[in-house]
Amino acid sequence: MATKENTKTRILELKKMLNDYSYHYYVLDQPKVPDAEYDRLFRELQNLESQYPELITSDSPTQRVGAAPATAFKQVHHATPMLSLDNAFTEEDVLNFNRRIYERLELADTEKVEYVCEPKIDGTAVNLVYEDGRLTQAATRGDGVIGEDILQNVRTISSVPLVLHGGKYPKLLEVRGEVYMSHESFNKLNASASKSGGKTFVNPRNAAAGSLRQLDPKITASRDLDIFCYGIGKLQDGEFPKSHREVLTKVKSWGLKVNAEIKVVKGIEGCFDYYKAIGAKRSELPYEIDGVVYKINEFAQQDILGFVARAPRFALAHKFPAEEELTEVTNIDFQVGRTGILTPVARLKPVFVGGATVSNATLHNMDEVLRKDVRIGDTVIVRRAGDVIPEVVSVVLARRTKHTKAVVVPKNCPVCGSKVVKSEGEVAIRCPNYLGCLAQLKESIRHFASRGALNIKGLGDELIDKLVDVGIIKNVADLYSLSQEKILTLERQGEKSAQNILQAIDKSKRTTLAKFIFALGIREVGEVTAQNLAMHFGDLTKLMQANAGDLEAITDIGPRVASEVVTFFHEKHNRVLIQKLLAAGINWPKQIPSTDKRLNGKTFVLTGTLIAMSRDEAKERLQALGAKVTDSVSKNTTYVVTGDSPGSKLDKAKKLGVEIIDERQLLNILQG
Ligand code: 5U1
Repeated sequence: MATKENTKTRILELKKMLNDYSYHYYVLDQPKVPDAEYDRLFRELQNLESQYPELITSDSPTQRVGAAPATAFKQVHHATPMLSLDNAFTEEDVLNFNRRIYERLELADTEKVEYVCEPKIDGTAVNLVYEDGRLTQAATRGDGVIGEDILQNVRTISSVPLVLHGGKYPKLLEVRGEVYMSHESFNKLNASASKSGGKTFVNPRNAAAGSLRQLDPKITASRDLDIFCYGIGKLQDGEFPKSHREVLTKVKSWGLKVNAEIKVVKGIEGCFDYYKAIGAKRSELPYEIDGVVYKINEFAQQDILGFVARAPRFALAHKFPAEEELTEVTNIDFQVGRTGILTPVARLKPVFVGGATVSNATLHNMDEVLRKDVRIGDTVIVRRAGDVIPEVVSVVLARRTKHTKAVVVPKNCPVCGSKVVKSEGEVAIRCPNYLGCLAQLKESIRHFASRGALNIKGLGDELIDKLVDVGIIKNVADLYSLSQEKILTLERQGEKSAQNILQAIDKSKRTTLAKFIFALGIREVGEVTAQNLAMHFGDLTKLMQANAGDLEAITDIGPRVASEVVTFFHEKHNRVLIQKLLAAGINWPKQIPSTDKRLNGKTFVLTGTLIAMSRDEAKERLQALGAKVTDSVSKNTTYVVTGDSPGSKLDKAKKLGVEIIDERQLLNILQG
């Protein structure tokens, strides 16, 4: 029988181990033990604490979610004010900021001041107070002087240490950071809220702020929040660091989470380089950022610069172009796609968003229009992130007038006039005139010429529209009987560009079986399926003769895809078209169906630049051996292959404990 003294010792041991494992998992993204081991120790601690409740301490990992729901948030006075940042939207704003710094610090142009560059996390600012190393207070920013006490909620965030690490911490410490919700957690939260008819959040920032301001800490605990710390406020009985870089190192050493993308650079040129690099990486980061922050590194220089009102002169937020903006829906049209699907598109009052002027945004399908209740005349939030097609996020109902008009679902194709159809179980409506609808023809030519298909450079949207509208091209095979004379009959076509297009068309004749299959535009057959089909059959005729059973025997091909493939090759006009394309000279190297399937069941994710081959090539070779190659890392990923400058997929792999291999190991696998 364990004595109370023994139990006390074991509890201390368990708390130490669990805190350490938790730190490795949540802060360092490097799990030390499997989840099951953590859970086992956690249960053991819970068990012992239930036998001896008097041994429970507030810093126990079992006590993160313990407090009863509050009735209101108390006010908290920050020991030092929480500042805000001046924003810069243009390079000129940033150059002015830098010039003012040089003037005040009396620096020569040749001197390069040191800046610390950080991603600007789109979350909600918090102030954490540690007394004698223990988390005793956590508050929102509020007005910068007085915030709200959200300690019980912050305690539920696993990456926030309840006790500082390392022993050498000040008696009192204020730490500043941003609480955020990752894209993954945000999407999960919204998906489950939609399913249960609950409230969804418009973006991760609102989700983080809303989750922190819950009166019941149990709700916060269920929201998977995280934190990045970026500074300190008051520090009592301890040496104050001399630079911002030193602050970050110290904060990290105390077990708090600091963003891994932070960099110290020289001069404003270094800041611009950082802005570009992070901007390029932005869509790959697992969390939302809305810009970058530049801070003078040396505190001696920061002190000289001082503050204006609530913002320091030594720091600046260089914002990315906003990814969401408000605008008005002027109309809702229906666009006909390659496979005849009619997609509702919102025509918008032009608005500058995500770095471009947007005047159209997809509404996906009628179910979505109805779910979001978008009407003509509504004010809407439009989102354009990276190269993703702009979309309508939601309607600002508060601005709806009585003049808005609901969308009328068309009964006829807006391009060819055919009666539209809606198949059972499908959300979409379609134009069934596959052979005669010019919209479908134009889209199938765009698809045929696209990069993943036959890659005909220079055959742009405008030219395709003209070629189809004047009747020079009636199907994709007609591309191969185009001549310079025909192109020159079109408006604004010069000889040189006509020659270039003809050359690109000629070049496209040499392709691969997989690209050809993809180019045909068979419904449900994307690049990966086309690759699988090519690899399996190795020959077009065999594929054309395959029945549903033959197709379903292939990895990842289900009844739906199989049925689309069979139907496609069954239709005479498709077979005629294929004959015409082959007669025009389209050819590919003979493909030997791969029998070596030793990577069957293995899933690879590639990140970073490879040296010996392109990522596309690596993907094809892995797929040829039966492996699956996907874009995102999950628990089901077998290997993450890292090339030069790997992206956030590497971080995710570490977090999930997925095996990480380099290019040399990949080559070994490929060579067996
Ligand atoms: N990354 C980061 N965000 N952020 C916000 N650093 C940072 N620093 C801030 C704020 C308000 O303020 C300090 C410069 C005082």
